[in-house]
Amino acid sequence: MVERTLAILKPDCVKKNLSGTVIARIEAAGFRILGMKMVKLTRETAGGFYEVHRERAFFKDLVAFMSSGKCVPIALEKENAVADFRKLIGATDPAEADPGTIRKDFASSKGENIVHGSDSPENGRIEIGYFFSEKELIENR
Ligand code: 3AN
Repeated sequence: MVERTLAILKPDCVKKNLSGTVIARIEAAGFRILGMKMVKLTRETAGGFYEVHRERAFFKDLVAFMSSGKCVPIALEKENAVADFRKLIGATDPAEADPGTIRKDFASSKGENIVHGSDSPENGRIEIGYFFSEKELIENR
């Protein structure tokens, strides 16, 4: 089934000048880009995005990191997009990520792990809506 998923190139990705490299991998893996923008999140916006993690010990650090520099949210579409994107990026902890994945190759820690990927088709739609209006999502099939 064709699904949508949200990728976010995190501040470490942008700061390391890896945006183009990571986008090239995403495109090479067959994802279609429906929308893309560069944003600097406030603490409030970052906290809202990661609301489900509010009670976790790492929440404060996560919000500080995600608002520490520019991010690039990217709305993606593809058959089986959610699972295929998580496979492409690898495990949350780069030390546990499979060889050849984006996090294995570029991430430095569980917190600073280069890229976000939605964890279900439902969350993919919700998360895309957090950054994009419907008219900003243009199909390019
Ligand atoms: P994923 O992004 O792989 O789906 P989640 O949803 O478990 O991972 O966590 C959301 C984000 O919170 C991760 N991308 C990571 O940046 C951060 N995070 C998760 N676990 C930790 C941790 N133990 N320490 C620091 N940051 C974490």
